[in-house]
Amino acid sequence: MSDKRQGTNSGQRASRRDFLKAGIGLGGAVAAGKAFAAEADPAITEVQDWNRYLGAGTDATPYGMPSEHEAEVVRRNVRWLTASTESSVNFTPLHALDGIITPNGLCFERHHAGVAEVDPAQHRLMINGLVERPLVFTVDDLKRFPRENRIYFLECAANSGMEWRGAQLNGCQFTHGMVHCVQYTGVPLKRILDEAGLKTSAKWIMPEGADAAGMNRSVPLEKALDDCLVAFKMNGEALRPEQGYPLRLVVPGWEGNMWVKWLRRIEVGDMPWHTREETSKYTDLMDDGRSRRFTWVMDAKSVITSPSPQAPMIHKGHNVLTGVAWSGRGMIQKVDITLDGGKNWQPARIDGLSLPRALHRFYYEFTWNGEPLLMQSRAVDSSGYVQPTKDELRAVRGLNSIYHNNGIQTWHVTNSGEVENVEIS
Ligand SMILES: Nc1nc2c(c(=O)[nH]1)N[C@H]1C(S)=C(S)[C@@H](COP(=O)(O)O)O[C@H]1N2
Ligand SMILES: [Mo]
Repeated sequence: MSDKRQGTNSGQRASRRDFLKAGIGLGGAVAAGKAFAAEADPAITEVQDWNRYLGAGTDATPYGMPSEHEAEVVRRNVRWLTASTESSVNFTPLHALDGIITPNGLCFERHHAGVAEVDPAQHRLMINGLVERPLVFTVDDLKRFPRENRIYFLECAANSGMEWRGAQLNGCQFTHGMVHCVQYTGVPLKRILDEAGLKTSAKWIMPEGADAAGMNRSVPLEKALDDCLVAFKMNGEALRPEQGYPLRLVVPGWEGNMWVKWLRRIEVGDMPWHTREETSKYTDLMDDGRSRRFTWVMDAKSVITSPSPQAPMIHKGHNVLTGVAWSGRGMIQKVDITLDGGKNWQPARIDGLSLPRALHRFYYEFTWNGEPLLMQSRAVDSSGYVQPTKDELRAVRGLNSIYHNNGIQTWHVTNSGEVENVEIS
């Protein structure tokens, strides 16, 4: 395993080596300021092999794969983070992506007991507890309900959790890559609960997974009846096994842990169950020894994905800065950018769809003369909430936290174009 997979500073050196190998030539010499393109480029006068010979036929790739030149764009682990890969996480390669949709094969994975291998023909979803009629559905039964398509981000509450005590991981894949955004196809949970008939005492639901962790969480009924889905497709095709095939709960804008995968049962009750995942985990220990609990909503957050440590600056002159922003409370109203550590802020351009509880894509075009930069993005959501600095967060939450770190990220660009994770105060 190359040290690149570790996502640490040594990992960053490895990736720089790869850039040199690939002939991009970073080593201190950033390409000087041609406008956008060279006028006389020999690559256009030389006829290449692919311009001369037949390509592969239509039977070569029954399921299409990315170009071999994109082989570096993969999910990556941080080996030292967890004791085993079954109870672990890998990270979305945000630095290499664009738009707001995460391709299925690049969605980060977080499992407590590995990827359950579920046979959809044997799988069932049971609704029990405080209902008039306990019901058991096959996957095909669920596909007979009216279905909806909705685009949502999913962020693990532990995203950026390693950064609470200071800058640590060198790459937005590792600092911010526990987020993905796909289009789900599924049945509103309300339809399914209505079919079972809620008793008047019903106040909470407890979704439960069919994996070895049997993961479960308490979700207030108000949310369940509002916008939750029981999804069976992502980006048009069946859920991937890693994302909960054949059924997953979608809990828009709320922490990823509640989006139970391999969904097998929903119990309806009148009180929360106080499961492991909402007592010893996914709670925030404050400085005074008390814990914040049921911190469900993911607050507004943003990150510059390129330039970033894994996507260094390679040109002087015209440059495109891009990133993503999201909020569990609704839409992103605006994103501001600073290149000088917060002295001056300019609005970024949000391009593409602007949907509630989905990723938003922003761009900021600028000219770089080779001076060092301190780049930050700051998101404001449709509720008026402004993304805080990391120090502002620490002032209210202390230093014991892991979860819900939505502080502003700083990237330091050196005069050779390398980018590093830093903090400024
Ligand atoms: N059944 C089950 N559901 C689960 C988990 C799990 O381990 N088992 N992990 C949860 C956590 S902590 C997160 S952040 C999300 C991750 O979803 P993903 O793997 O699609 O990224 O799934 C949640 N649902
Ligand atoms: Mo999570």
